[in-house]
Amino acid sequence: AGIRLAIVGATGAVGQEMLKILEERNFAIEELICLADPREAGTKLKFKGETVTVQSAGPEHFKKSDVAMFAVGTDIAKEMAGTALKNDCVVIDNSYAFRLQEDVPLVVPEVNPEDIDWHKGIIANPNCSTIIMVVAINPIYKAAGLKRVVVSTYQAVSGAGKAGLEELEKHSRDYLEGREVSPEVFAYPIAFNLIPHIDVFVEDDYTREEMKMVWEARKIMHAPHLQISPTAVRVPVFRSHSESINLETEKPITPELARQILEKSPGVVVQDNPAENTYPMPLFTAGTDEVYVGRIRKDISVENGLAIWVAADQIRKGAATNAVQIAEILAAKNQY
Ligand code: 2RA
Repeated sequence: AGIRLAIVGATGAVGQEMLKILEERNFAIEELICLADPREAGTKLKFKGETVTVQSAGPEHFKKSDVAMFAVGTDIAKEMAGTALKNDCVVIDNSYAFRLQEDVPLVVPEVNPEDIDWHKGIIANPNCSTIIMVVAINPIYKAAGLKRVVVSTYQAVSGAGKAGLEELEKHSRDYLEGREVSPEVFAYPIAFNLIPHIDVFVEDDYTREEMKMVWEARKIMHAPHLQISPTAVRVPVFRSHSESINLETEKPITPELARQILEKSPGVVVQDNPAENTYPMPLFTAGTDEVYVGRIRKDISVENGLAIWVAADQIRKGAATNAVQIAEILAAKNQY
């Protein structure tokens, strides 16, 4: 038993992680089809001890699949989703292509799993920095309401894929060995630097990465008027995004109560004990599937204020694991 599953973009950072997580979680698969662009066709991948040969994605593959997990860019996702739908294959898309479309649920299983019920063939996986934020703030929103959110992100270079990882390593060596550092993936040298610019600049001089957090969180949390002001920063960290989040709640909530609520929240691990220097750090959240929350304290600058620090593996929970959790719900409820 199991479903016939296609992974489009199987050779990319997120696609590879999807395979790894499907295997770890023993996802029931009747047939696995790994697809990528023609240049990658023929690549051999390992899955549950078997070798799977990557094929160049075509309509015939979607005809043979119940669900396709897309780990590709927005343009390719737009191109391929139509073919998949025509062949009755449900799409879980990790790109930005369909996230804000009315008839496409945007889902974080710990927050709004019920939205999967009304999918019309496509389910969108949110942006990694959005997933990490909403898993942490939704429990507070449910308990005390939210008037305002101010969030600064500290985003790992692997958010820009393998090339981002390679650039951090190269820039670090070049810098330490006194060589000229020439940026290709990022706008400036990333070693020993912080770049407050991810994606492109849009209205009000915010970046699209920042506005994704606003638009997507409102849809996922069913909070269309939630006021959020993000600052998205690229930092010289290989893996895991971190976020400093200030919350102004509607009702008073103490840090102690917030901590208790978060400790009982799905997908959250509280690491919060200043007396023992205990708090989340990207070096230690890499490779895990939870969202780690610490530094839970009053925001002393405002009434009903709370400040928290969050970190999570943005390739796993921020993308691949979230998508696999959606596939698990689809399979369990036969909604494909
Ligand atoms: C980044 N969130 O970190 C974006 C895309 N993964 O670059």
